[in-house]
Amino acid sequence: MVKTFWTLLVGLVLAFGAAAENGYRLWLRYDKIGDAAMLVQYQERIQGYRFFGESPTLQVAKKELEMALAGLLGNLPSGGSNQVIIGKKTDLPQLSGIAISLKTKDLDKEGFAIFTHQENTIITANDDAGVLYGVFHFLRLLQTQQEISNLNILEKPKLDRRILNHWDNLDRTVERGYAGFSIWNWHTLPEYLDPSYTDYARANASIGINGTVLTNVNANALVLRPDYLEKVKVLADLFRPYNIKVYLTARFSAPIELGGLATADPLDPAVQQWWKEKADEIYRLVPDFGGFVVKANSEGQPGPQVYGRSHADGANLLADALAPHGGIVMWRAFVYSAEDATDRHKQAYNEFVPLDGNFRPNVMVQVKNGPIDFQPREPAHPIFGAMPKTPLMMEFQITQEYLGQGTHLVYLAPMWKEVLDFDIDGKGSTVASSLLPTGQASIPQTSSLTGIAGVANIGNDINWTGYHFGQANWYAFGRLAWNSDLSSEKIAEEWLRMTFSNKKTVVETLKTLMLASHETCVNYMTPLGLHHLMATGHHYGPGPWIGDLSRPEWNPTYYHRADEKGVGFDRTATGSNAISQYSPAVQAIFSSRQHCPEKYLLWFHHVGWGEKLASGKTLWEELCRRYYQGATDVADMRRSWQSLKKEVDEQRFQEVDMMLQIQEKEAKWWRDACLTYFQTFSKMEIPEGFEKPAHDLDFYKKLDYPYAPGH
Ligand code: GCW
Repeated sequence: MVKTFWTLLVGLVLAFGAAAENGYRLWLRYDKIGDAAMLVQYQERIQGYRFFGESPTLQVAKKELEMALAGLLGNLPSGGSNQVIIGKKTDLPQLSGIAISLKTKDLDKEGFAIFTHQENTIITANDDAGVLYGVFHFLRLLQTQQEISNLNILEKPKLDRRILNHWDNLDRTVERGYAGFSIWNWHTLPEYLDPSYTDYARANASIGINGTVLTNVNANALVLRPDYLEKVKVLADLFRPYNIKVYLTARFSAPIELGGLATADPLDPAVQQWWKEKADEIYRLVPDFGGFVVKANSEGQPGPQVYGRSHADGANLLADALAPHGGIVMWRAFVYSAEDATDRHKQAYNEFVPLDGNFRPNVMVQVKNGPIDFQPREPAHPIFGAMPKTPLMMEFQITQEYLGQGTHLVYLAPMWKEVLDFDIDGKGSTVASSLLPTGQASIPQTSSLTGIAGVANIGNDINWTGYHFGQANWYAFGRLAWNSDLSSEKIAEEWLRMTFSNKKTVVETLKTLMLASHETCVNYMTPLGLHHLMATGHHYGPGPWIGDLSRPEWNPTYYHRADEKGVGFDRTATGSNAISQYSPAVQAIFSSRQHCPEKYLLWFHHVGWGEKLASGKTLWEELCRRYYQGATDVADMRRSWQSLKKEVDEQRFQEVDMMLQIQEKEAKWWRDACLTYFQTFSKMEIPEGFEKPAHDLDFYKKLDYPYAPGH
């Protein structure tokens, strides 16, 4: 049997103890269960296992189960009477067929049932994919040390397409990637299959991710060239058993660049023919190819508007080429134009909402969670709920472009939940529900076009995400994509138990730390609804003073609008009126100075420095309080982490501690740079009791990070 790097690594770890605690194993750590009573209970329950069925998917499920049980239980069980019985329901005929049919009735293609049946544990599903997900779920129960003697679990995903978007370039640089280079080594493909490709697939399957877009939305047409498609094919072959489909980004001008045509006009028959032939070629190699993601007429990318055509014309061109093969188009709504003086907040809505109903049935419009650009906090994008005839797909950013990148511990589930749970009509219809067919009155309920995308934070660093805690965001994205009703707390707890320890002190301390970390980051970067204060290019540190870039909406000064009177972007009727894009109920809340939640205050209102906020403090005082709170909380995070020194392996303990040291330093940098800058407008002192900024504004302005990663 060919051993993957992974199994070798497990072997090494088992042989030499926890020597290689470098994070490579992610949350799929199968070390022997430390709690003796628990171990006995599991050994009693799992005296053997039987797989029914031989498909490639069941084979990988079996391999995973065997590896996991051997590790968790100390050795692979065999022969006892209490069995784990695994297979598709049609392959388990000797068991009570009726009971199983009942259980699996509504599970569709990817759901699974796990239940206790006469001392046996049955893991079953309608399809192979469900069985695979069931196995991973069962392993998660063991890894997190749950009771398994009386199981009755039915699970199925809410959204059909749960996809990672890699912003990976063919030269292996990664746009906004902070964990080294791309994991796709295009140069050595198709022959050389790095073992990490398999481990990537395992990790994704374990959390239900079923699609991967291999390439950057700032696309390179080369990936559609025959030699690159051969490389894509082998990755698709490798991922298929894990129920992962491959998708690519399509550069709109590819017919010119690759096909030698004079135009890429979507209404030109030669262009249409070119895409049709290209799609046919792809499907000959990858019969289950998922489809294309397209960024068009945005930030310099080519698109249909070059030819006076609409986004719908462009999307439909590709949709028609893919339709005969069952492929889809995910057309991004992230557009804003340098020529358009309208508030950037409004531009995507203005362009896309009028096109509702004009897209082919196999097109989804992929919308970022908020209207600007993955800021530490944004209100929900007003497009959600506003295009009832078009399947909308959520786009989150897992990579922390604007949240401290690869060095700040920021657990993103609470931020994503805030948007998913946002009430878009004041009647309880949430953003999450607007992604479902039931939330879109005019779409057939049977439509399988539901989905969610996350911009990956994965690179070729040994621990995958550059920072151990970055793994939690990959994990949380998958879990929320599967079920957005899961709480941030539950997801954090699962991840911690699998990744660090089942010990109560570790779980509780780190859960508290993780759950507060997003608010902490917002406080030291962009409190009270401030946004886009980041420096130019790399978006790493603070640059609120920047105001001289050629495009107005690239400048932080465009967003905060600080002046002698106050700070904040008036988006009410007296300002840009972006608020009008929300439902009347939401408008009523956001437009009112009293009712607008303080977390969005300066997003929607220009507020005077001396105005009183709910706390009774003036805006200036409250701004200072939040910035200082953020920095203090990071210092506390580090202290909490250090309290666990004895509970965490040396390597990961040190690595996280060093990262927290960076975050502590940088939280102060953010605080001091922003406050010394805003002070030039407020002309008010930092309130008594707060340490004074270490340097003057000039010092912060001169800091320069030409090689910050992820440009
Ligand atoms: O967040 C911004 C990034 C760009 C990115 C763009 C997009 C891929 O700064 O790097 O380009 O959004 O989402 O298209």
